[in-house]
Amino acid sequence: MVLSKRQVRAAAVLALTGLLGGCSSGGDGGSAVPGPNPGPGGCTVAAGGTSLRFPGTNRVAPDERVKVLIDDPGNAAPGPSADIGATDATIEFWMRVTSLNDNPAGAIACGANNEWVRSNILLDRDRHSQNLHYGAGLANNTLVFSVSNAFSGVTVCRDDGQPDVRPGQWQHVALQRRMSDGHLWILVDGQTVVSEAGPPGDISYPDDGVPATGTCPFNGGDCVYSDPYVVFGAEKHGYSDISFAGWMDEIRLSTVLRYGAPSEGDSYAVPCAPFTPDAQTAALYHLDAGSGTTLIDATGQNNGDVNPGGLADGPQWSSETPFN
Ligand SMILES: [Ca+2]
Ligand SMILES: [Ca+2]
Ligand SMILES: [Ca+2]
Repeated sequence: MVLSKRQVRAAAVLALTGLLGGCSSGGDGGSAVPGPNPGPGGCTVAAGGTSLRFPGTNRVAPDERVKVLIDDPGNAAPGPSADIGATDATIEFWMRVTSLNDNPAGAIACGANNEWVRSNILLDRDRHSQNLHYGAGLANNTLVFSVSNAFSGVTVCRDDGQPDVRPGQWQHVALQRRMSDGHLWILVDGQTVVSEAGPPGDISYPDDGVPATGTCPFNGGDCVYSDPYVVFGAEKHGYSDISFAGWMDEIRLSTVLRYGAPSEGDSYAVPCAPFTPDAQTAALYHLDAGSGTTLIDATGQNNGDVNPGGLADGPQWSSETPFN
């Protein structure tokens, strides 16, 4: 059974309440390069640019989100390249938060569930009350990554419960999924913190998918404006108090396992420069526009929308970047 966010939220009251790594200029990682985390200024490439800062308040969709359309509900044609999940996949980005109080979602019990919907959501490719989804967020400042195929959902996080967040530091995060057997990985700041089984098979957005109706909290209950999207930096449907507060930059979706198939504890080389599109790049957002509301995909295939607004009038463009 796949629980919707509403079902999970109704089931219980929300409990609100230094890693190792190396640095590589190539950006594709894979090799073990132990050493101190580079952190701000640790990268040798001065790239400048901008990032987006998300407020985490998020009460009225589509404000305070970044949205990329991945299916046209009006036809059964395949979605654009950002509609990943039919192959191996890597979703990666840089994030930064200012304190451990910024994202108040409490710890969740990872396992065969969809408990990720209680996290402060960084990535949301959910479908309201329907399966075939994935997403990620922070729960008790620990990264959680969840996938549902047609039959079951799994949420994974590190076993020791230690926080992944290091306040004030830009942090590299990579979420990987192997399509054939569903295996899931979470990599952060040069270390593989999760390598666990997950549900197998194609989890891309169904080409004939029908967005839920009557259940989304805004837009008159119509999920047409939220289901067929991948959303960054916030919960997608408009539920409040479960969105990410902090910066994101350099978001890349890939159709391969960029960092191989590591075991928990294995190190990897943290990318040290902005990525360059290649044949395995499904979408790449440098977030360097610095103004405006167009989310520019460096592959030219999946431009999206930056939707400032809401209580905090976010997200806002920021000169803070991982490569300063
Ligand atoms: Ca469609
Ligand atoms: Ca599709
Ligand atoms: Ca940037």
